[in-house]
Amino acid sequence: MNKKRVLTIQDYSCLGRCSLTVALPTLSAMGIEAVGIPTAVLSNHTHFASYTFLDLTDQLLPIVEKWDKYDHRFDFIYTGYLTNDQISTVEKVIEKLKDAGNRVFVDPAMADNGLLYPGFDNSHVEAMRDLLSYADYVKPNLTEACLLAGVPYPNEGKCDEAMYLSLCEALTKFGPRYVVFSGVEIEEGKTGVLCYDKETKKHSYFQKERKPGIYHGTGDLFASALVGALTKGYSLEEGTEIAHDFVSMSIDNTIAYQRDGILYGPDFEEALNYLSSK
Ligand code: PXL
Repeated sequence: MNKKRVLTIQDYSCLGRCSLTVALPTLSAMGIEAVGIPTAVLSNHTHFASYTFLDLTDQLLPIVEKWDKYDHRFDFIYTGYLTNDQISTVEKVIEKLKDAGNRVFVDPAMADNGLLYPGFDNSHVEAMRDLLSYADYVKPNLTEACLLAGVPYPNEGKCDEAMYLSLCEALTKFGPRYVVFSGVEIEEGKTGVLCYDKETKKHSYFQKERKPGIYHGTGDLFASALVGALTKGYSLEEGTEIAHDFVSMSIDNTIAYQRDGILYGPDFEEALNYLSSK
């Protein structure tokens, strides 16, 4: 049996769980060998009042070139938060490592609640659109999907199933076969996941009770668990349900610990047991 391996390419933010500090433990808990390439080192993520940022773009290609003589087979290549001048280099990394046996998962990780993340502008959206041409899967939230599709963000983020589906179709035109929306709120008080497959034109959707509060980094947590589940052979529908439940348990813990879910991210550690059992 082949050991499953995932390569994830995103920043290392020391404080405020997100990106690599979420992806690596999540994938490891699922029994997957997780290889991370840090694109930058930050003191903390960019929703804190200020942060340091050491750009590692010039290291990305030299890192993978060193692997030429070694095992550099990955079941999934998974990208998260990137700055726009990093995206073309990440595309070169994907070109180098992409083969018939692996799949590429892109989490745009660039915007939420109708707004681009601090420091990003429209050139970032264009670069991310280009990265989609390398993707098999894209996992946007509503804001990211609207920006990528070039349509206005709906009033108060209210969006019905038909609009979600038209966004899915628009995004698949840029490349990916599958679109996965997390945090979909079609019914009041509920939150769920909507998936779309360009080849079969089929979609699936589920919703569960919405937990109170705002949590930063849940997108990263969801994406990491979903990549893990897909790597282990779960279907997209099963994988999204596992990832959703994992995030939901992490939010329960954040509420129980009375932590600041915006700055420090969801308390996912105890919920890793659930993932390990999958
Ligand atoms: O996934 C969110 C994220 C990841 N990494 C950094 C961020 C953010 C969100 O703001 O600032 C550095």
